[in-house]
Amino acid sequence: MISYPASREAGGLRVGIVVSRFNHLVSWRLLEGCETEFARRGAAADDLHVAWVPGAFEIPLAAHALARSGRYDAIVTLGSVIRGGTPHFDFVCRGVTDGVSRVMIDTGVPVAFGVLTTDDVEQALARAGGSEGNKGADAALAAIEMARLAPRLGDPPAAGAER
Ligand code: INI
Repeated sequence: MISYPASREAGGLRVGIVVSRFNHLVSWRLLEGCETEFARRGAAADDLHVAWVPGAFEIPLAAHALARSGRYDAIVTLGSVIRGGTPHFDFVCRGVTDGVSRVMIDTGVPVAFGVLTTDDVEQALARAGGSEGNKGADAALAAIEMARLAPRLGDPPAAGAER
């Protein structure tokens, strides 16, 4: 079996980060987790460019513009959609999930999905640096791994390459 090499080393990567201002306390914590993970993996602070948008529904448009700019090896999307009493939750969730996957497929630029979809704010905070970890950090890791892997998938893996 021959594997494509996997890497979680972020040195030199340029990353666009789109963050929703809605539920901003959760967003700030996700962003903090994300930036800390990139720094821990060797990314330079000046290579991380953050775009704030009003809500999760606006994330795909900003992610699309950043991905198409050609300036970034990967995009990270962060935010939280918290269930209320109306179907609005479902529409925003569908918009952001479908939109973000479309950006990734249409542009070929990896887009990590760090948008929480939870029943209440407690569940969101638990996943933004609380008892369930920080999904912003997880999204940073996914972005790094995909930014390293995606450019190599056009060529066959080299036999004897590192794993
Ligand atoms: N946007 C969010 O990011 N999270 C939410 O929980 C949320 N709720 O619950 O309504 C939300 N709504 C705003 C939406 O994303 C758009 O910004 C708005 O509809 C304007 O286009």
